[in-house]
Amino acid sequence: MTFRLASLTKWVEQAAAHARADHVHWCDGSDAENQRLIDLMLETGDLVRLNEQTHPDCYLHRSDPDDVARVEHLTYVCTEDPHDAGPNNNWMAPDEAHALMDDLFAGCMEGRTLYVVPYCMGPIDSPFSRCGVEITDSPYVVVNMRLMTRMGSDALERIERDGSFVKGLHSTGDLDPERRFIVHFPEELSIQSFGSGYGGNALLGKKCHALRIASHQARTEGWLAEHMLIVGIENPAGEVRYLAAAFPSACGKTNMAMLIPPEPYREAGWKVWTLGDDIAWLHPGQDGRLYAINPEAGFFGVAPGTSRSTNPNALAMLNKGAIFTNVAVTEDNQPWWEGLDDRVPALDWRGRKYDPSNGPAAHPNSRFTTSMQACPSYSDQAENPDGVPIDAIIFGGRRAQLAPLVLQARDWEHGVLVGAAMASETTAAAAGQVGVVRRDPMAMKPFGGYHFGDYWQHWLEVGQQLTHPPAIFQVNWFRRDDEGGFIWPGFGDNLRVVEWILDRCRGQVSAVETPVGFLPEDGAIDLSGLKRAPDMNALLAYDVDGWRRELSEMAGFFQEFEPRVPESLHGQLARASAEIG
Ligand code: GTP
Ligand code: SPV
Ligand code: MN
Repeated sequence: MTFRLASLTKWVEQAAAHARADHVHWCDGSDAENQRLIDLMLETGDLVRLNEQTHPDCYLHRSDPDDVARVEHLTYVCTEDPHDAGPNNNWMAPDEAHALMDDLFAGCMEGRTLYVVPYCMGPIDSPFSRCGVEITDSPYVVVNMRLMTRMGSDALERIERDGSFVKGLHSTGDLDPERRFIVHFPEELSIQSFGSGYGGNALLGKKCHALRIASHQARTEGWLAEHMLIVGIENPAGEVRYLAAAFPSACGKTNMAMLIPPEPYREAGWKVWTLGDDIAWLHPGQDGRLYAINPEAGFFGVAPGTSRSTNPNALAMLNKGAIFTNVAVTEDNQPWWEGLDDRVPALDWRGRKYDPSNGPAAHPNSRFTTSMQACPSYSDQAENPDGVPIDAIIFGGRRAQLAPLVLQARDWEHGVLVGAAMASETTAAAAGQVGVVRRDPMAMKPFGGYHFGDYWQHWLEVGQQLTHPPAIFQVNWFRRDDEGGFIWPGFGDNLRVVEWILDRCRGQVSAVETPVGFLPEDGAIDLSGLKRAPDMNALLAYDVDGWRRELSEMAGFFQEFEPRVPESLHGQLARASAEIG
């Protein structure tokens, strides 16, 4: 029996008593425990076994049809001073939030088992890692947390060593959307989530801890918690450079994290190494560079659009030991989603006979959960406790117009403006309308744990500590032509843009300077081997009128965050506006 931290035991006892849980189970993260939970869910119908020949140890979970995405309108940051949460968050007074949540949790686990899930975000032995404990009544959450984090006995040992942890309390409740709240208490390092069993609402290590709470901690401790993939790019000379990229939800992080180089690049010896696909914790190092660790241990990836041609690395992970959520199935019980191949599914994501008039067979936000180690391109540096040095930070959005394929910020300060002014079309990853352009600074709109004005100031301060800061870029894989088709081939071919980015980092290629940043010169992006050359003029055109409008929209957006917008961001914006005229 391990010794248990008194504060942890006491909190668990109180929660179990308040929720009137039938049983309390402390998770050790073992295979046997995992198998017992899977067997239990097969019995209750929470999981369905998939085709054992083609997909051994793979299961499907169908969530409640009203519980299929993050719920930003029901997500709160509860700071003592409402201004500290900022206009970027919904706010509730901590007392009020506690009263509300206490009410919801009262007796909610009657007849249920309460699982205690100790987890570590980041390699167990990394000084940058942080631990948490999630209390949940959902076995689905437990098996997902086991794939997504370092969960179980090792984490518990570290928690006892550290003496501190983030407290996460979760119940699926009755899944009533009217009784669903995801609330954060950054000043108490705690999270409470009620009424949803889905992804970012329920796997509390992910967005709630590793972004909202961690961004708050990072601010006081001098680092950054970001919605970023981490990837290593190996050139033909065998040198590996690391990039971190922030794209909003469902805008290409998983795909870029494990992209496969296009044919001529592969032949030349380019390789891509995956370190993370969603979250990066970034620390200034002794040497003045910025180092990244991935706090997660698995992927919770978007299924639709994943195929042999777009993301073969992801597909290779999905044949064994994967959990699928809200995908369709074929006649022979294999998982299926739009974009996978041209088979016709038998059942849709709700388990109904597939009928195209009901909409897509797989939910547009259907997901797979796998361990990172299953990824064929998993980097041998992913477990490095010190992290990897970042050469470039890339901000990206999904924009049909204006934003060029790639541009480079002049320096860190200008890069912070580029990140702060990001905009992107909304996606199915969150409940609400899809395809509407909204400002999504640093892809953190739904995840920033404090006021964005303070956050931008913090970015500037971190930059000041770096003698060798990463260069900052903006990309857009999603420009559309008049017919509505994507102009850029995307996916593996994005390496062509990454090559330009790496050349720029090393000062090996000149560029065209505009008021909004540096653009590639004609012919600077290598298109060799592409079946059809995309319209590079359309992708890289610098539209003066469009940018003039964009800059004035940015100014309007920043207004919302006054008086906390850093002076130097005003300066950067004024400079661009003056140059545009
Ligand atoms: P979250 O897990 O929600 O944070 O999403 P993500 O940023 O990891 O996005 P992901 O890589 O899963 O991609 C989301 C969708 O965009 C999928 O349907 C992909 O197939 C599609 N996608 C990704 N990269 C590209 C690209 O370069 N071009 C195009 N056209 N689509 C892409
Ligand atoms: C996202 O929405 O950015 C995700 C999925 O990565 S979720 O875990 O639901 O947040
Ligand atoms: Mn994400």
